[in-house]
Amino acid sequence: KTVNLIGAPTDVGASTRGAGMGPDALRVAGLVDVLRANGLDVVDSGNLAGPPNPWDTPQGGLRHLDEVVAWNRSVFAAVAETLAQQRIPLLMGGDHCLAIGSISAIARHCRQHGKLLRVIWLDAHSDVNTAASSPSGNIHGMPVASLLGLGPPQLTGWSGSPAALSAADIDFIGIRSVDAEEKQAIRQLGLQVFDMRHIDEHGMRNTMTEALQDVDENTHLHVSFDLDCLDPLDAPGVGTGVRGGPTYREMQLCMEMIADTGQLASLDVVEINPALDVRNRTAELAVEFIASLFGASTLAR
Ligand code: DIR
Ligand code: MN
Ligand code: MN
Ligand code: MN
Repeated sequence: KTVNLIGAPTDVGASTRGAGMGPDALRVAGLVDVLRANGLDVVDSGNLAGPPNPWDTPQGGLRHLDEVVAWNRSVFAAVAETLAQQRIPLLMGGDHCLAIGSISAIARHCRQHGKLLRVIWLDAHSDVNTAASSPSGNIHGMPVASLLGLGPPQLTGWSGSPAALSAADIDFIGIRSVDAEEKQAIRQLGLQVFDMRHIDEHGMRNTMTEALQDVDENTHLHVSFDLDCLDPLDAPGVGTGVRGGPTYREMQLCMEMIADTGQLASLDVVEINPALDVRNRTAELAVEFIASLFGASTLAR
């Protein structure tokens, strides 16, 4: 298997600057070598280009919509090309708005190839805001809504159908910060949110068993990994940290159980903010978890 690293160095979807340095932080943390050590071929395609961050206020409830569209177009094209080459796209963000382009390309690919797409969303936040509900106007809080067809017209329909995903295609892990109107949306849409209380009560093992229960040989499993899913004590280099995340061991088990399905086919790694980090700790932690996602194990192999 060949993994294609795609860097998207932007923070246009966020309100804290710095996530644009995420791709190089992952490279410096040794991502390429770690993937190779786990038996994968790796191509680093370098960084995509896109508009600078204009640092504007939101217009109509959306901050930097044009720039977010431009970056996502590039991401969409790069991910689509990678999948056409039968490689595994690993999108290095950048902020989480980039999941719109990434997952739209994956959804189109799955539709064309008769694969069933399942998304595991690892995050402290549910990212299901719209322009109307968002308290911030930051589009990194809106990718799930956009992928469900509830975003602005400029950011929806890219997969070739009005919604790239339906609610049943996505499972959320580690959630502990949901805005008031997002709570309603989660209930109305029937989204499967395994929040921190669920993990506290049932443990990561049962949680992931449930989240992965209908993954089979025909599944394209995508992981969208927002590093703020982790506790900020472990991962300080994020713009919107929320305390009370899964422990290091819980997150390792989560990654290992995803790896065990054998169906991981694409990955977003987003929201690493080196400007807020401590000696690149967050990117190094991300690399450890990515290794587990791709099958690293203490005793096997
Ligand atoms: C908040 C924060 N729910 C918002 N979202 C973040 O602005 O929509 N997502 N940080 O990752
Ligand atoms: Mn988040
Ligand atoms: Mn489910
Ligand atoms: Mn997120």
